[in-house]
Amino acid sequence: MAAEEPQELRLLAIVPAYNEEGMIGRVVRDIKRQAPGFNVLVVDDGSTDATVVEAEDGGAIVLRHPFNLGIGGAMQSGYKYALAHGYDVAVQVDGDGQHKPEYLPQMLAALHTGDAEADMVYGTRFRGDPGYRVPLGRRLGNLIFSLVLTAITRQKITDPTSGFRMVNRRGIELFARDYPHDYPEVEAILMLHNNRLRIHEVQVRMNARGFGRSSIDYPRAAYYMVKVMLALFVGLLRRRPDAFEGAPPPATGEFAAVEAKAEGSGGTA
Ligand SMILES: Nc1nc2c(ncn2[C@@H]2O[C@H](COP(=O)(O)OP(=O)(O)OP(=O)(O)O)[C@@H](O)[C@H]2O)c(=O)[nH]1
Ligand SMILES: [Mg+2]
Repeated sequence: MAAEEPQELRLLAIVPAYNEEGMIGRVVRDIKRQAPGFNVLVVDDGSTDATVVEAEDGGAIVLRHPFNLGIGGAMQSGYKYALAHGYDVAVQVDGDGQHKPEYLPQMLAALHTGDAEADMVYGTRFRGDPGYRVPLGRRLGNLIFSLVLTAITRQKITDPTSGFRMVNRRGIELFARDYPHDYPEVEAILMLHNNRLRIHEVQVRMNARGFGRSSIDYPRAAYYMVKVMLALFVGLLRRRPDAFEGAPPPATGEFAAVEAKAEGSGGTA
């Protein structure tokens, strides 16, 4: 058999969006300009404003939830789409403009090169200047999860609540099959570890949320801490296989509804 030709990777940016009008169009255009190899999929999570129209105007493929599922559900839809459409790499870029697409090439390089080879590369705010003033409560919560996950994974996890993360095909398969709901970022790191996928951090700066509403207000922050801490301890009890166990193939026709729309309307690759 002839040696395998290196193939061009299929790259997808998944942009979860819930009522992000006024920002989402800019986010889509920024990704296309700064990382032109990526197709852009906006997962509209039941928005009641002009998010869908603005995302389409920006040139994104748009997947719509008929009602709000939360960020975890939005991301899992994105990963299922990536799996069904044969993408090799998927990256989460939040629809509120906090994640800077200028880092995508660097993250992609870290996913594939030399000693940094990883299944998931994520952008951490806490290895240097975060780029904006991270609220104290958020820093503290982050520090607690950072200590717990660093102890569990035995590698430094400095920003476990960062949603700015890129996965390879193994990560796509894992997250398409199962993705945590309700503040999923921290739990997703434990899932990666439990499934023996390799994690790598790159230092990034982020933007403060411009406008729109954050999902984490003070009462919810307390719920966040308790819920995620419990989930971590339950996650620790789960079986840890010796090697990565891949996902079954996606059900055919799962994305038939969006497929017609995706053809021609989206992306660059
Ligand atoms: N708030 C919220 N965001 C959602 C939902 N579904 C998808 N998203 C998107 O998920 C992304 C992250 O949500 P944020 O509320 O910004 O969460 P965060 O970045 O951890 O919190 P902040 O630092 O306060 O912005 C944004 O792009 C949202 O538009 C949902 O049900 N609620
Ligand atoms: Mg945000």
